[in-house]
Amino acid sequence: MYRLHIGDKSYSSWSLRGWLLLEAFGLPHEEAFHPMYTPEFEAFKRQAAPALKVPTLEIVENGASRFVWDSLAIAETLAEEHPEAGLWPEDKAARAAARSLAAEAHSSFAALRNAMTMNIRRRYPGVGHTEQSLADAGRVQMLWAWARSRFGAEGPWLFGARFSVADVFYAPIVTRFETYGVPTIPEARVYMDAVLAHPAMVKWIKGAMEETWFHARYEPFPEENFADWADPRPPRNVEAWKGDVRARVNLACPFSGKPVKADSLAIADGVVIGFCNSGCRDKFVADPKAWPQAMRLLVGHR
Ligand SMILES: N[C@@H](CCC(=O)N[C@@H](CS)C(=O)NCC(=O)O)C(=O)O
Repeated sequence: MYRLHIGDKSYSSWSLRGWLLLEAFGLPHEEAFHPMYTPEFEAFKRQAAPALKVPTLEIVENGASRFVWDSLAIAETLAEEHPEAGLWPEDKAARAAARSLAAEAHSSFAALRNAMTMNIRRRYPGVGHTEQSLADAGRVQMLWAWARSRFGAEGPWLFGARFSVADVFYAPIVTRFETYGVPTIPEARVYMDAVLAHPAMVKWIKGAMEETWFHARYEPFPEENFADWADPRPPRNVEAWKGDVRARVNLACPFSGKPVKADSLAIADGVVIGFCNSGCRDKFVADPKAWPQAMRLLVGHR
């Protein structure tokens, strides 16, 4: 039995990687959630010692637990245990390239990581765009385009028809590009949309949207919206909207958790909210106060 120890879904990019390594490959698991920087997180560290960080995979067998920490070690352990799950591409050349891409995501892009910390619930276009972070973002997009052009012809993923560990390692970078409005080449945008619509990503994003607490250290602006979060004030102007889907503040429909459709957008006090169909959108437009899940998306954007 697998129990995956993770941190906050909004902020913990390494946890997202660990979780996708199980969820996206159909490997059943339990989730053990430890909010970061709390006594509960300290208790997790004592339990999983010498592991210090999330994700940590606990493998429970014959009543005993063993712990595997660090996302790359988790990837290799699961790939070895479940060859049938296809974590790495089958083709040798593709596999070598996929390993290189995943390892580079694991070891590099510090400027991007530091300037644009993962924050799934927010949109801060333009924030964190330093020379070094944009150079990292450029390298990432070059790697995606290279892998897709060389190995990706048969499907939407970096290595074609099957989602692989390489996609897992770039998934949190995709959410950062969304949050911070990083300029993208068209190939990268298409790839990002595929990642954001992957059912496992939709599920994680929904979990992040439902979190109701904030860690100031991951929020680049003082959080005057904390109170708003619990009880956002109703918007004054709401209507259906026909603009560019990329203006939306959310990736998943606040009602269903399904991906947002380009023709199902609403604008509320200037904030574009997406829904999975026009029925969901119209419910919100008719009476925003009645839909707190959708109202929460306004927080921090007005
Ligand atoms: N190299 C590790 C990085 C893990 C990591 O930095 N996890 C962060 C959360 S995203 C953490 O546990 N932070 C808590 C702490 O440092 O106390 C991996 O690949 O899993």
